Amino acid sequence: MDLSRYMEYSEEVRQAKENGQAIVALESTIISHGMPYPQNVQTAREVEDIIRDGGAVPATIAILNGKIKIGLSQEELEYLGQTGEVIKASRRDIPYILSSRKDGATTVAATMILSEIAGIEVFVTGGIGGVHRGAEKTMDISADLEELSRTNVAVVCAGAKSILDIGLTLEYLETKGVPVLGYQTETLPAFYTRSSPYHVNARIESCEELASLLRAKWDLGLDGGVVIANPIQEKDAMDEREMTRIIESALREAEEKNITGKEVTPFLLGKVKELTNGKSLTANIALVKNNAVVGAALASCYQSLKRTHV
Ligand code: PSU
Ligand code: MN
Repeated sequence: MDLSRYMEYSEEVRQAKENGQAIVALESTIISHGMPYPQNVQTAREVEDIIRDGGAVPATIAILNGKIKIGLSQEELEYLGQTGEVIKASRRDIPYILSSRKDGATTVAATMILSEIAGIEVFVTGGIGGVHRGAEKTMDISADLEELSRTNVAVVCAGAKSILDIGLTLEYLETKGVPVLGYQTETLPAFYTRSSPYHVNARIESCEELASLLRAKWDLGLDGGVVIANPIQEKDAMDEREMTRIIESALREAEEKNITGKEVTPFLLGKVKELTNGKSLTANIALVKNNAVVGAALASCYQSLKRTHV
């Protein structure tokens, strides 16, 4: 089906597609709901530049005025970061935002969907959503996990945050057949820290190896995404015990205030930032940039495989 009436590509991304260049998708909820202004917009710009320096073209994805945007201008990034009114958009929200011509900042799930439509296989973010602690009662499981089970996009992230139940998140991904790969690591990184007690499915050393794994998966029709977990650099990592204490206190407050649904993740992120005096934000920015380096390299490797492989 021709979806062109829903879509708008930036000139940079349009040319990249035409020339068969490597492209890396970026989400926008991290801009509107994941970080405060102005660090959000500045980080978004810097991450785009890291991807360009790595030889790929960045495509930040959002819905603006009812149009799916693949690649945003400086003004559009600024708008997303400043206005408080953009809707956090996951899979279920896309149709309404399009039909009502509203603005939506796409989560990991929604960005995967739109990347696949745009023909982009590699997507860089900070952290994916997962199974929340206490999910056996609340049933709070991010739509990101379901999306990973069905949409063919590789997601480079810094693992799962310990605001989530990391063990249950991995169980869910295993059930759904989603490979969880450690980039030069054996344990799943816990976002602010380099490791966790949980093992990844496989340790992968290089982007070439990752690209051929993706190729094999999708050649065989094994639909769905892949989690590529890239640990935060040691110099940017936070103290594990301090983070555990802070996350527990943020979780308690969320429960006391009865925060539910899509507000849970933004609330916890904001609280953690407050309780660490902004240190978690600094770490968050550093790890996204670190992921952009890997994402650009992976997109380039995957693109060369595509060129040589029919
Ligand atoms: N984790 C972060 N920063 C974020 C998010 C997660 O460290 O900004 C965002 C991502 O867009 C992710 C979404 O897809 O939160 C998950 O939200 P939920 O748990 O409501 O599915
Ligand atoms: Mn949720």
